[in-house]
Amino acid sequence: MIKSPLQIARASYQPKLPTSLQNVFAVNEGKETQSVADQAEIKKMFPNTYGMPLLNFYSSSTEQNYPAAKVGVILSGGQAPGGHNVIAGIFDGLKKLNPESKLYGFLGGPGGLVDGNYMELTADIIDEYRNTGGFDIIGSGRTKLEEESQFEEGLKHCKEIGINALVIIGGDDSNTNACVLAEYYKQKEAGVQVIGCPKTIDGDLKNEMIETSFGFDTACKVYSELIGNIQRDANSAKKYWHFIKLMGRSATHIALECALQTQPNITLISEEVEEKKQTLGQIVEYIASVVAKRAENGDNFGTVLVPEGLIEFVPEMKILISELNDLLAENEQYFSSLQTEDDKFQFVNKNLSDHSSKVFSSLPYNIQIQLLADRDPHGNVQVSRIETEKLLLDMVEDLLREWKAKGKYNGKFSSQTHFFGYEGRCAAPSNFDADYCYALGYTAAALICNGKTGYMASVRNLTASADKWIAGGVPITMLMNMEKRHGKMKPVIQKALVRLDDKPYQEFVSNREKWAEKTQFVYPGPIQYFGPTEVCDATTKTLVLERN
Ligand code: FBP
Repeated sequence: MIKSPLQIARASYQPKLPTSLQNVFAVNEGKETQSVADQAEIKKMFPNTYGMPLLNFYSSSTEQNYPAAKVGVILSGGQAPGGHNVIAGIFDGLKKLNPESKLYGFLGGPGGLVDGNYMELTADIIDEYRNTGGFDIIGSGRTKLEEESQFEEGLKHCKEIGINALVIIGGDDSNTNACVLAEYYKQKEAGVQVIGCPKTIDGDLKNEMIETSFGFDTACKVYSELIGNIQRDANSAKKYWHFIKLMGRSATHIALECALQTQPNITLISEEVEEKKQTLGQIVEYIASVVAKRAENGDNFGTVLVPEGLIEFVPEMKILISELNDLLAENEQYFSSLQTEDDKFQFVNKNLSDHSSKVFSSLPYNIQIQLLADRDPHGNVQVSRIETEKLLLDMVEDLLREWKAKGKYNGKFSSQTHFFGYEGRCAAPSNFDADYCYALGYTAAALICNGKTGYMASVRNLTASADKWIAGGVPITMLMNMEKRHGKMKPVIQKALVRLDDKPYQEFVSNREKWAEKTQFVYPGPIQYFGPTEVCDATTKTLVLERN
């Protein structure tokens, strides 16, 4: 691999570890735990892994002998900066506890376990990837591990290689599946432990015990740099409104964090739209009114942040999308046999409820096509492929034209659209993500060597310096509740949406009007890997506001 000068310099960065993991350590077991809700049902479904205690590692003076382990690691779902450091942390942790231990990577995501595609990860390979972005060391994939036949195939391959533990690095769904797998192998006494690691740029896998998912920090910093650059351009030329869609499949954490970092004129918060039951028309009117207000001051430019998941939070669109998801799932074969767009529109319009059919017909042609595109493996519409920013822009333009004709608006409106998502998912991890990921991987190795299964690696107290971080394990069952999926109640890890009573949102709301009318842009600049700690080691505003 040819490396840039920055990559060469960055390769020698030694991620920081909590003091408790730096030398000899032992594990402290807390009290029994409960799931966040639906305790009786979850307990019944996970009789072998329910109620396990919280774990914390602490420095100890008593050396322990750990048997050699053979561990398989899987990267699951969308890329997130720092994944390579999780793997480096697992590797270093395993080797520290027993130099005879070995690490294997299953290739291309969970499918690699089922199909038996793997490679041994040796020191030379690991060294090539330290502190780099991407998941390319072993690749990732979105195969869902949920069928017993997959668990059995996976077990067969583990037995062939001699693997006694798996680490699944993924988001809420992948960790839910890790928990089901852990329970299955434990109940069978299969001799394979399963540990999860919290990953997703979306930032929606978090709770009391998991303060943030890795990758969120770096991705938000990359997007904020880009938004800042655009804002500086906008404030220089003073001629464009920029509509910027930001990734985040469901929750608005990314857009909210970027708003706190860059102070754009408008940021839409999906969770607020849902709470206030705002229609598409009302959202458009809000944007247009800010455009008009700024035009009165001669400011015919600005920025609008649009969260990727917005479309599914607008009540009328939510109903439409849910009807479409069901319709397409129930008629998969027939629908894919339809040759023309017209045939598809006719079929859909005939089978939707009257109201949804009207909503569907009112949408621009491109959006209709995007709403009918392939679903993801969970049967959901792929919001990253829906051009919500363009939809809103077109509607705002129409409304401003109407207002102009009525003499209600007299500005100039020129615009540009952007979508930031893939630009940030494989960026070189910030110091925070490099350290956090390495500590998570090291913690996963420590949990394995202590014989644990059904736990997620947890590193807490993240707003303190890394030496004060608390490393341990949280039983995955503790994070679960029952939710309806595909018409059936299932045990799942609760997805963390933006909470309207929480500080990050409150901070945004207290500034929203000011940022809308005036130009108070902030230009954060690029992530810094070398330099003063207050520049290089700072984490997200979201984490700081939530924790302090
Ligand atoms: P994960 O939840 O798997 O981490 O992925 C999140 C995400 O990056 C979303 O923000 C985005 O909607 C989606 O992945 C895009 O998926 P794909 O990579 O399949 O296009």
